[in-house]
Amino acid sequence: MASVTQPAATAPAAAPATPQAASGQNVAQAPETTDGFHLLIDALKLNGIDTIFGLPGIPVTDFTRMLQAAGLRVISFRHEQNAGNAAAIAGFMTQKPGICLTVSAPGFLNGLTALANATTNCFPMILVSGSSEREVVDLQQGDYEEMDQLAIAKPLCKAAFRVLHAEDIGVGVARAIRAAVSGRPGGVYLDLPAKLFPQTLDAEAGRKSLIKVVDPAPRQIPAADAVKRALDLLKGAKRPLIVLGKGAAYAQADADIRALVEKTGIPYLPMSMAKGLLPDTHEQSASAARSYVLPEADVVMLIGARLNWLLSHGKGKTWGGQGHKDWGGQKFIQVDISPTEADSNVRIDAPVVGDIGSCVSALVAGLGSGWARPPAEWTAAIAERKTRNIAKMAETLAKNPSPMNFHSALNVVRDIIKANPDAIMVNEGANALDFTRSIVDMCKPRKRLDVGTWGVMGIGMGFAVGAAVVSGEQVIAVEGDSAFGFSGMEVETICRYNLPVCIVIMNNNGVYRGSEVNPTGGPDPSPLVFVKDARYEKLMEAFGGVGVHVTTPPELREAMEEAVRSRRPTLINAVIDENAGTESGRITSLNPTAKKK
Ligand SMILES: Cc1ncc(C[n+]2csc(CCOP(=O)(O)OP(=O)(O)O)c2C)c(N)n1
Ligand SMILES: [Mg+2]
Repeated sequence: MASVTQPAATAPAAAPATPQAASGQNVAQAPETTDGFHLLIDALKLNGIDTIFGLPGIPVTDFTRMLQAAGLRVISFRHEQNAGNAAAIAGFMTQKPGICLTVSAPGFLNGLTALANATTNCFPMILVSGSSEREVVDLQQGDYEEMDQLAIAKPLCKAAFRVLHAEDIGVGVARAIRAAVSGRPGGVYLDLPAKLFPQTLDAEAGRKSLIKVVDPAPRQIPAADAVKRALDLLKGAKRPLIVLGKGAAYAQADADIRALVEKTGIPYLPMSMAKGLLPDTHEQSASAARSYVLPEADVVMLIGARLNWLLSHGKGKTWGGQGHKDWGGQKFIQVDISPTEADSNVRIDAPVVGDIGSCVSALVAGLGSGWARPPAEWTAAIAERKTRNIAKMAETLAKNPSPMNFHSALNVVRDIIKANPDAIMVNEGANALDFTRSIVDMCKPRKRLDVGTWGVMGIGMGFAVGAAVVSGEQVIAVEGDSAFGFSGMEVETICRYNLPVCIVIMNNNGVYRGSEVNPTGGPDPSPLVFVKDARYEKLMEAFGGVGVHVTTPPELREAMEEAVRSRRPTLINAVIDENAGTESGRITSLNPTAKKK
């Protein structure tokens, strides 16, 4: 049995490995010891965790030093929410849980938003937080940063665990990893009370207590009859459509997904973060004819895409229904890791449950050789709309208005991404988000990272840092000026770690538009506007990065090309017409409006 001792003030963190050597005497060998700090590090390393995103303070300050000393990369942020977002996106990109480390109570709460967001988006992430004395917390005696963190985290994540004894660290870390990445991935909370860290333990017992997780995300093979049911339904379709969600992007089953789309010849729509799974310029992409294909399709195969608000819940006018809750008549095939996803909004006629990789490869295998492509009337009708809409867009993009608008600025971003297909696009805002998504083509998988399921502001700099750290690739973050403000202080972090991040702020002086005024005529500005002509680029210069102020597309192009060439931290303040945006971008209709004017 492992012997756990409470720390004595004088206890060394770890006894010298060879006491004889230390003393030069031939004394009896004292048992080697380890402690909570080192067991945690060993448990993380054993499971291939090499990067920690976090923010130091009591009780984890020394832990951050030791992590770095042990060879892990520790990326230290200015606010925990951004560290959490970095961890979450690292999880999405790598299929390994991203780790965020925070201090008790307020630090924990700051990280919690990112944990909840990760869970909602199915990103594997572990929020590891120090916490204060259990005895004091439970009696509510007012400890330093007292909070019942485990109870608070539980409803906001997939699983939450606390480790009280050093001998249980191995199990705690293993459970957290499995919970984060297996089945539908998500956020996990791991609570580590301050007292755990210095607890000592016999080193051999400590080593034996660690667990290297075997097969953390086991494949889940779909049932053969479910695959057949789905293919039979698809085969009978006159106007089939495939919708790819970010679950499909996460799966890293890119070749099979492409094979499924190309072998069936079925038009597909990528959801925002599934853009690039097949290049957006692919002839089967129906993105430019979205409002035509959704109501017209008769059989829709969802792959790692949920029928939530982003797909109008699978019903209503978007899908050809009469009223806003009416079924449009489509039959749905849903390929998803979670069996309870089916029927969440409308009837699913053919659920295929399993991991996306296994499901898609089973579907491809089931196609056989004689699969008939969809009727030509369907693909031709889509192609016609696409051609028309793409031509219309090209016309808009070619305009060169002064001041610059979203289109003329994003036309430049589009070219830069086209010339640098490995660059990772981070994107948030309202108009700055919606226009970028529709204008900037992605041609490789998992290169577009954005506001996700919640449409949350504040992911920008956390995602940018996380993506740059785990990939080493150039990051281009297209940010609304409001969106940027949520995580803007991390430009210091970007400079400190010298990351190849180029931030482009679409600066229209406000939330949606910068032109609003206070209707009372009073001295306060409208709640939707900011300081006019704010010089965001100086923020980057303050920390040694490159700041550029641009007002025309050629200036923007030059600044972006230089950023990509130099890989230096760069912030480009792109001045956009303050009248160019619309309320909430594309989702104006979701705003409740007052009956009484
Ligand atoms: C955490 C959070 N707070 C508030 C919002 C509401 N919201 C949606 S978009 C947005 C900002 C839009 O302005 P900006 O980023 O400047 O984009 P623009 O439309 O001006 O291009 C806000 C505050 C949100 N989505 N998330
Ligand atoms: Mg704005």
